[in-house]
Amino acid sequence: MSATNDIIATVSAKIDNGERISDADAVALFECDDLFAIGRLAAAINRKKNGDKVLFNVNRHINYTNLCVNQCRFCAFCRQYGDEGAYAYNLSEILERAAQARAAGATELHMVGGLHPELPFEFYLRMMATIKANNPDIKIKAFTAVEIDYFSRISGLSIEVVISELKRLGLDSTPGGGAEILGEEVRSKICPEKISGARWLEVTEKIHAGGLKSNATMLFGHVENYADRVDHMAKIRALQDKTGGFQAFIPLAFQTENTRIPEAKGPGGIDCLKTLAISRIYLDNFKHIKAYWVMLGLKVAQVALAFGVNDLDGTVVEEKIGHDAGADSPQALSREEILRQIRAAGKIPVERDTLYNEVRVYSGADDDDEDQ
Ligand code: V47
Repeated sequence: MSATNDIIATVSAKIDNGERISDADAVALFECDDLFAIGRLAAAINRKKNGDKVLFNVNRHINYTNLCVNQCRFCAFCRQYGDEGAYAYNLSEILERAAQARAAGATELHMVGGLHPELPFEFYLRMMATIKANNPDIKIKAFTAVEIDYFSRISGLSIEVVISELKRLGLDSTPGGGAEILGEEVRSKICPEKISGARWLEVTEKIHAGGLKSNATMLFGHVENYADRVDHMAKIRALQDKTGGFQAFIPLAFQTENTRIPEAKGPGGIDCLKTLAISRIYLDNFKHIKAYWVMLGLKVAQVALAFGVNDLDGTVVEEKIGHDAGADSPQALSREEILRQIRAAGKIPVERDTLYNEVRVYSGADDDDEDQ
């Protein structure tokens, strides 16, 4: 038996027995060339968990500032004072975007930004309270574990108090950014000023303990190797065993333009599909694997629906982090376009909210969409 057949048979038997695959199995899957075999395993697991349903949401990103005290090398979005293109939205600019989102039927605001050198924690509290007061029906998914840690440092408040204050004023969940690759060796090369991987996990555990769900991302296709990716997923899987607080795992395909990792070329399509499929197989305690079309490109994201993915993210509307780094995906997708992509993959589109409650199941191709 070839090494390829070997690992597929080993993993297949473990899945059939309800056994978790090991880190060595996951590395061997990355090294295996049989993309279709890996995809079939992932698709079968996904079908058992989620049937033919593919989730999406109607959301809007608001990146309130690109000023950042960290200057991560993979990031083309961050600026310092005086840099061309540096900005920070004021409260009314943020509210204007939230109102546009509400008018477009959004159920979620996705809000993240740089670690601003001067804004006090009170600004973010006011931001939560004002958005919520004006848009009580929209859920706010905001602030990565990196930002929560920063708020604690600039305010002198504990992580627990930062989380409970934000939650009290309107925060509904947190996104999965800032995880990058959790291993320190890679982190020291791509984001030396950022909090450690251990700290990201610690803050995330507190977010879950504080009663908020979050996501977990993995930035791949730069300087990391397969063992680094598996080590990253192992840490996420272990934390999920402990808290159950993660909703979705989101592999983020590295975009190279305007970044400062010259040796990084970004992942190809096969690597993207393999990474999504392996995350579905390895993360047996995750219900949702998300193909973030902004970074993957819409075509790869759609194909990923046959490789174990059950979530296509949302309408997005205004995206800066990926596009500043050269992402060639559109800025926004309409609800109709998302429905079309999911249906063309032979799946059933389901609009969800931030907390993964179903808002609407689009069961038939002739479903009445004209009111959307
Ligand atoms: O943490 C930065 C990544 C993240 C680049 O939780 C880059 O639902 C690719 O976390 N190429 C922010 N990626 C985005 C994020 C996210 C996106 C969509 C949904 C959710 C969710 C979370 O973007 C950062 C970083 O890992 N990033 N620069 C780049 N050049």
